[in-house]
Amino acid sequence: MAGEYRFSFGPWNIHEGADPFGPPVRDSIEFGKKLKMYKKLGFDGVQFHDDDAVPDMDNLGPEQIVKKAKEVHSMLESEGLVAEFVAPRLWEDARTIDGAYTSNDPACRQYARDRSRRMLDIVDALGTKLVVVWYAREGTYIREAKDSKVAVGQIAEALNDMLHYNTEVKIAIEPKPNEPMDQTYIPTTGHAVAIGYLTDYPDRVGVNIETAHVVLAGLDPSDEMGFALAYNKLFSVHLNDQNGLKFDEDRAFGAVDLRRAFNQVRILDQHDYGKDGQFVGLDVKAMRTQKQEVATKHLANSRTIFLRLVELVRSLDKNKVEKLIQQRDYEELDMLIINHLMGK
Ligand code: 3MF
Ligand code: MG
Repeated sequence: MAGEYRFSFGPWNIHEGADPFGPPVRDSIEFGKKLKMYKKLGFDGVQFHDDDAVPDMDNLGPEQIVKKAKEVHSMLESEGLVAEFVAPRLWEDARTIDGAYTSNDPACRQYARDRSRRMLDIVDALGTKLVVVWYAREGTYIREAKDSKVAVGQIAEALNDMLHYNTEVKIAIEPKPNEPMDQTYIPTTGHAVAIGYLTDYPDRVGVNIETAHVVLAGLDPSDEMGFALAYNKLFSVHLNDQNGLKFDEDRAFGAVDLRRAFNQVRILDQHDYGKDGQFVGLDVKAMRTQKQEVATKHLANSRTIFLRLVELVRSLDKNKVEKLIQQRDYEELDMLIINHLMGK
């Protein structure tokens, strides 16, 4: 419903704290226990990778995969939760070392297509109609390794394959400009929206905009959201925060730049984001320093910050804003916003 928000996160957002330079610092929590935390933290939706739902799926047959996914669906129902989306995890298997859909090895590309079909079976079994695709390794470390025109064609073909295989789903592309690659083929919202038009079903291809990814591309998250909204293609969001051009930090929403967070909430709230059932999705990580017992605060805090910002968006004096825009007094408008964020 317009003006009311439902929140989601993925089980990977409660994690052990390993990073490229050090091992886990917290114990693993089993999936069933994580599910029990959702409602307590104020969340109704679960985001999935295909193998979050069906671990070890590459070693199972299609029927076994569906059976396992249906068991997970029952677990969700008994917790009063729903699946928001399923994303194919196409970056850990040895066959995805050189990318998945854009691998230079045809056998590896075929693996990616087959895995995506199994993922679509899981989508059905979990009772959702949304797929998210993050193109983790669809890019290069060096430009000479692949042909970008060919690669974009391969990505479009793979989208088509999914859209034809399961005609009920919509696909939200999650653009990210780098990491793990030096450069990816779908780095921004514009690229994601555009590639939809290379498929047979452009209306069914949209975006999942992640704050940190947009910042890494040197762009503004609220403007990217506005762009997607103008095309009616904002199928989901991955809210978090990011302190400049570093590794993908996945900080709590609003924790780095409150005003940037305010503007994301503002564009969403002003255009009734969520009225067609879209979730406010988070993709946040607890800091590595966080101890076991308090390693879900980043989730509850992000949700609280979002809801407080909704209040601030709605209590902003719109007449004053309008007047200052008419007067072209943007210095005063700047001050009005700062004062509002500081509670003055
Ligand atoms: C990477 C991401 C991913 C995607 C997830 C769902 C692990 O930077 O943001 O999170 O969001 O794979 O597509
Ligand atoms: Mg994400």
